Amino acid sequence: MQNKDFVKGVIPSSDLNGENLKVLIVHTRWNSEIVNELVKGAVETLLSNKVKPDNILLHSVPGAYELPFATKKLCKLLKPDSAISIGVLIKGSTMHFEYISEAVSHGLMNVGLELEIPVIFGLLTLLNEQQAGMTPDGHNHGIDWGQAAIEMAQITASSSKSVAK
Ligand code: RBF
Repeated sequence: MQNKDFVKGVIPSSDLNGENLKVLIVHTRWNSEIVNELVKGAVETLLSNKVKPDNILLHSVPGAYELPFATKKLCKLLKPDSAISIGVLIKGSTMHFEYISEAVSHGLMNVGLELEIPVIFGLLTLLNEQQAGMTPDGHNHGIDWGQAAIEMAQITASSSKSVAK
């Protein structure tokens, strides 16, 4: 029986090949127990799709609010083929959840559009910890984000090739 309190993953593209790709992962240290599992899921997925270990660039920031700035700076500096920004916001009794989730969603979208580097939205916005799905019958969303990072980098690479033709 699957835990119905979390969102299931996407269907991956059938021709993922990360052989020549460089992927940046920026993750928070807030909610690190869940975040570390998500990062692990993403990294394992990148490796199993042939991304070389040296081409997976890992950086951490304090919390989710810092993700857009750090993702932008590091994208400009390291020029990855795609980036995954990973964090977990858990709703508390203040308005922080609403402000931070809104700011980070828009911030990350802007980074990708401005720099034309695909930025994968790896922010879980949870009403409680259980929704992270980190149970034996749960789903690690980091796997989806790893797959999305490769697929989006491949789209970028193939579209730039066809423009160059
Ligand atoms: N950062 C997260 O990544 N996840 C959270 O759930 C989270 N909750 C916060 C709740 C409060 C009340 C505050 C003050 C900060 C929270 N942050 C959280 C940290 C935030 O993203 C950021 O790192 C700090 O506000 C410093 O800019």
